[in-house]
Amino acid sequence: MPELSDIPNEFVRGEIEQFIEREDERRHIIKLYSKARLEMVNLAAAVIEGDDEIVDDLTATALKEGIDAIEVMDDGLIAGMAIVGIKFRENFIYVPEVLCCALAMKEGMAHIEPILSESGIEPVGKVIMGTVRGDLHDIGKNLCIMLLRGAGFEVMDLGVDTSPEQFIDAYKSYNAKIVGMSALLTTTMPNMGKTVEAFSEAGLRADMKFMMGGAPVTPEFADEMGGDAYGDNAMECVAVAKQLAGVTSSSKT
Ligand code: B12
Repeated sequence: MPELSDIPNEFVRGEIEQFIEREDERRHIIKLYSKARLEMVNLAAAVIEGDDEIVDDLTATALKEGIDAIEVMDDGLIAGMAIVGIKFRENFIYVPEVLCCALAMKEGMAHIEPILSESGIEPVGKVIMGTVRGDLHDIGKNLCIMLLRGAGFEVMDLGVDTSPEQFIDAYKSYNAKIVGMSALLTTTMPNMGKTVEAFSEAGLRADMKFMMGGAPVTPEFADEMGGDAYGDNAMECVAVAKQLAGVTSSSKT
């Protein structure tokens, strides 16, 4: 089993020692970081510190050196955010600090987006994506959108705090058969169900599919909300969208 001492960055080791108190989370985080290469651990450290300039620099350097964009995203940017999330939950840090970390992560994602989005293939389908009403979290949704575009989907991004009416208007104007909803708050998760209901009431439900995701959302909850599919992460979002669009698995991811 990997040990804390296997992580090649003193700052990150200190963060884990000081802030990750739950044994299961500590084991998970140590496993995640000990398999990552030094450049990625340093990148994660910059996300944790909320240093957008260093994140910008380290992401650009890593990509230039040929490290895969997905690896930079998973082992650097998302790994950093995992520690930030736990510190936030346990009240070690507050909204202003988390915002700095989120902005730093966005700096990194700005380099990754064009790589993941360039596919040069015919669109395989159209998707509408939005974070549900009352919810301002968009990092996960944006990652899903990047990978969807990279896989050849055309995506209309409705942004955050999207009302059922906005989803419906977009559906009518964009002619997409798949609508993806993201929710990060237990208080906003039920708005997924309200959006599905609004589509049913407008007589639009029969000819389209809903996919749902976001950290607190489970497959059971998505089902309860009337969703057609659930995805746990951005890669699954693509797999699910392909399934809903009837794209065969041999197609490009
Ligand atoms: C960053 C963050 C913020 C930032 C958001 C910045 C931004 N632009 O997004 C800011 C500071 C603004 C913020 C604000 C708040 N936050 Co906040 N935030 C977070 C944090 C730390 C990380 C979320 C994140 O980006 N994760 C990284 C991404 C990559 O993961 P993800 O979103 O889960 O997405 C992945 C999958 O879920 C999936 N996915 C996502 N969407 C979809 C959609 C589909 C269709 C599919 C298939 C898949 C899919 O794919 C993604 C990529 O792999 C989380 C903690 C956490 N660990 O989740 C808290 C957290 C979500 N926040 C929380 C809270 C309480 C708040 C506030 C209420 C705080 C406050 N007191 O004001 C406000 C609410 C504002 C609002 N109205 O929305 C709580 C929610 C608790 C709860 N039970 O509801 C959390 C869990 C922290 C905690 N543990 O207490 N937050």
